[in-house]
Amino acid sequence: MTTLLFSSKREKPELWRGLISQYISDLDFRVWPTDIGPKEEIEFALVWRAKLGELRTYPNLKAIFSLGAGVDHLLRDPDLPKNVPIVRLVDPDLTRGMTEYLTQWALYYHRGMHAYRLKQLERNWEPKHYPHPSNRKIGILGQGVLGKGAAQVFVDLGFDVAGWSRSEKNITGVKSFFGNDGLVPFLARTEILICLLPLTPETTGIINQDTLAHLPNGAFIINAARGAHVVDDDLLAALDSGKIAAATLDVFNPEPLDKNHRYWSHPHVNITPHVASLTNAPTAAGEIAANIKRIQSGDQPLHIVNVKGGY
Ligand code: NDP
Ligand code: OXD
Repeated sequence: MTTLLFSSKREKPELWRGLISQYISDLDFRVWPTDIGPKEEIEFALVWRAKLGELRTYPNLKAIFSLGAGVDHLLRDPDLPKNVPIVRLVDPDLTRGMTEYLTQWALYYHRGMHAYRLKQLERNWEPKHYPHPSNRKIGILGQGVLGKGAAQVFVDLGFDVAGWSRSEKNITGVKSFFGNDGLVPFLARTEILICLLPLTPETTGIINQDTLAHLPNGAFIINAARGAHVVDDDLLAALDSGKIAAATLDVFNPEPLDKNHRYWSHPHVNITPHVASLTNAPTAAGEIAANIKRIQSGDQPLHIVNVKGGY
């Protein structure tokens, strides 16, 4: 028997029960909080924003799987069990969704659509030339699974692409900036800034007055990572002054975004409700089931989180 606890308010347990049991025939699927059964029977947990302190109450857990790529929802738990591997979601379909979202918004800004939208409100017919993609500098904070996936597509579209990460990268067509020393030169060249960092103590508030000041005037920002990467008052001030021409924000701190927040009505802010890339249950279930089988065969699961590093 493979006993798995499912805990998520955003995903439908019945859907996941059906999908995972297609791969694991002896699946015993339990649902938090109504159908947990004896806690000592639970071997695997599949969670999104589990109740704080809950996971440490299962003494025989072999792995905790995140229902999303980000694991900040798990690592915020001060009582997270210490010797149980935390496994993040890596699914080519999640990368595809993120790349779609980022390509669409980057092209929107690159082709001047934000300005045309505002001109339309004034009934103003004013065609403008735009730079060749080779003269448009896109910079991606984070060169992990999602950052690399998007960078590759921007390279294929002919953009001048750079990435910033902790360690140096060698990705064809992508200029690598890394570490604290690499951040300022990376920002100084970036006209469309995309955030795809994990939320950790080092990356919290990374889009702030100081970092924004290093971007070229009139830069665009797309934040598809976590709301707490942005110091909201600093971004609003930069948008008000025109330093930043426009921002697309998919993530907020907290979510949902407060109805009275200034972002909602700001003419240079485009909001989406944390949908940049939604977990696609049919493909993600296959990835998670394969990882469970790996553990059952005595192997390490893929994509274990470095808890100390925070991602
Ligand atoms: P990865 O763990 O694969 O990549 C993280 C990247 O960030 C790595 O390149 C890493 O550098 C870099 N990084 C981490 N800390 C630092 C630091 N202090 N300084 C410089 N670089 C750093 O993550 P994913 O690409 O899979 O996902 C990224 C994030 O996207 C998730 O954590 C999640 O928050 C968000 N997300 C948002 C979604 C949405 O719908 N809005 C959907 C899915 C994910 P290095 O390579 O050197 O280790
Ligand atoms: C994720 C997310 O991390 O949905 O996958 O934000």
